[in-house]
Amino acid sequence: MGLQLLRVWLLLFLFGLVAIVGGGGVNVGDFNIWPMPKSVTNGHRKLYMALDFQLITEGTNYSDASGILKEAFTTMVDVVQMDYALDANFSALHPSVVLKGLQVLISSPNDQLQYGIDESYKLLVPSPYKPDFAHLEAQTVYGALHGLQTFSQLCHFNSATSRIEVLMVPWTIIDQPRFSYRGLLIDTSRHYQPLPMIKKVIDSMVYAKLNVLHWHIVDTQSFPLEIPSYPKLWDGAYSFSERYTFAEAAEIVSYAQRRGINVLAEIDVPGHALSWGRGYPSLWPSKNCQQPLDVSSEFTFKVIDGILSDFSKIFKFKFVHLGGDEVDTSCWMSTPHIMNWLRKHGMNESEAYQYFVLRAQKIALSHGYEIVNWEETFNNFGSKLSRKTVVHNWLGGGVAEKVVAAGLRCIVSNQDKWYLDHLDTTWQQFYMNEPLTNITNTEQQKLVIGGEVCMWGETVDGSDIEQTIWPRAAAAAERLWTTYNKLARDPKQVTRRLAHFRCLLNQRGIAAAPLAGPGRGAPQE
Ligand code: CP6
Repeated sequence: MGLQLLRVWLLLFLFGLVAIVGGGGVNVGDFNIWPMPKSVTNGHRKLYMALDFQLITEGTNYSDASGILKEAFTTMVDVVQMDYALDANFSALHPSVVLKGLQVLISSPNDQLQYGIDESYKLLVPSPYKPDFAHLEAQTVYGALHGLQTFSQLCHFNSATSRIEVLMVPWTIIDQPRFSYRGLLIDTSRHYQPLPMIKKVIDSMVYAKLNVLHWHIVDTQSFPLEIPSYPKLWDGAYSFSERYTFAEAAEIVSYAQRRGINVLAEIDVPGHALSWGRGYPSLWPSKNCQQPLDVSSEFTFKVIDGILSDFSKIFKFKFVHLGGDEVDTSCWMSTPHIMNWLRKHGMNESEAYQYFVLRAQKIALSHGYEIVNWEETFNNFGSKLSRKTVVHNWLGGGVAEKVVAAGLRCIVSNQDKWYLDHLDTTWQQFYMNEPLTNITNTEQQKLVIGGEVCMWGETVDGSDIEQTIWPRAAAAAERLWTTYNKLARDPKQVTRRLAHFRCLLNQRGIAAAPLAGPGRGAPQE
């Protein structure tokens, strides 16, 4: 009896010590989750993550036949435990401070990834004495994946003890994204990006809860993708080794999908397509005037149809991006056979631009896609666009409010705020870009489906793309994920949490730059 009592007191004393060491001097709310969840409550105790941390899925409607959950769980545990956490002396820990695993409950049996699916989750991590399992509940497996990421950010590797600590327990986290489209553009035309680098970019997006990889595959400079219907198109690649086979593109889509990320494929027509003509020169207005694509030729639209037909076999996102920006029609106006065609059809150059974009839209619709187009299409002939168009802003602010007033959907990428190739745009400017600026009507607000940061490829390749994307993309990611709450907007909190997230990316092998890195604005106070 006496011994038991002594044990209880000893335990209480030890837990008190743990609480002081684990949480001493830390205010409630001083945690480092990025992006900030919608609602968080936490304590100040500490648990240890079992080395054989287990996934429990009993009683769940979701079978995980695809293995998506299991794979994400294993990857998450590996990322958190790192290889060197292996010699921790776990037997010395009292079972009441060891978290044995995570029980996951998913309501929907369906794991088809698509735009607008439910990404919400609820995460409960218990306190010492009742710690066996943490609990994660989600409607879909993709919500559960977000919950796994959040869980990973509650864990901390203590190098002195070689143990993984779960800090500031107990946790109750209820979370869901503010916007359903949270994108990052990569551009594989200006510089080729090797397949492993694209996968690494996808991995890093997962950490920040971004969910759309906008793949600007081809542009004027190169055509790196195999198109089975028109096998000479990738003659426009920089070299044989700087190409993606059709199977590799499918592999990227599947790699992204298994991580909750949709791939938005783009062909930017008619203006940014010069490289198409290397394999098929008749797509050019003439040998010495090579873009935009020849609007007068049926072959042009046959090729677009072939590309989109091939796309529909692998790019399963409900949207395809058809570009439509920066169309300089002077080649059309200086090419005799195109001039004749325009005259015959009673079109001027801007009508021909409209004709081109609308015809490409019809082809995309015939393959089951809804469409994204750059904002010039809206600015020039918005009322003619298919109602299934999402207008992609990039030319400064102000267009989103007009797009939604016209009843169309909008993605925000304002080049003054969210262009990663603008090295002098600071992370604070990324953070402060508010997609709903000047949009107060709630029905219109819903038409802003989200936003996207753009990593144009003129000045980046595999050597520097990661540190150019991160940490600034993370600032936008929180703007897109987190519904306004006090903690997510307090400047000191935000700076501390983002600095921590940046270090976390480094630990996980992502070369995220310092918050005040070179060319990224003045040092922060
Ligand atoms: N390529 C394509 C680009 C850009 C656009 N489209 C671009 C324009 C201006 C800046 C950055 C990028 N490089 N196809 C515009 C959407 Cl500052």
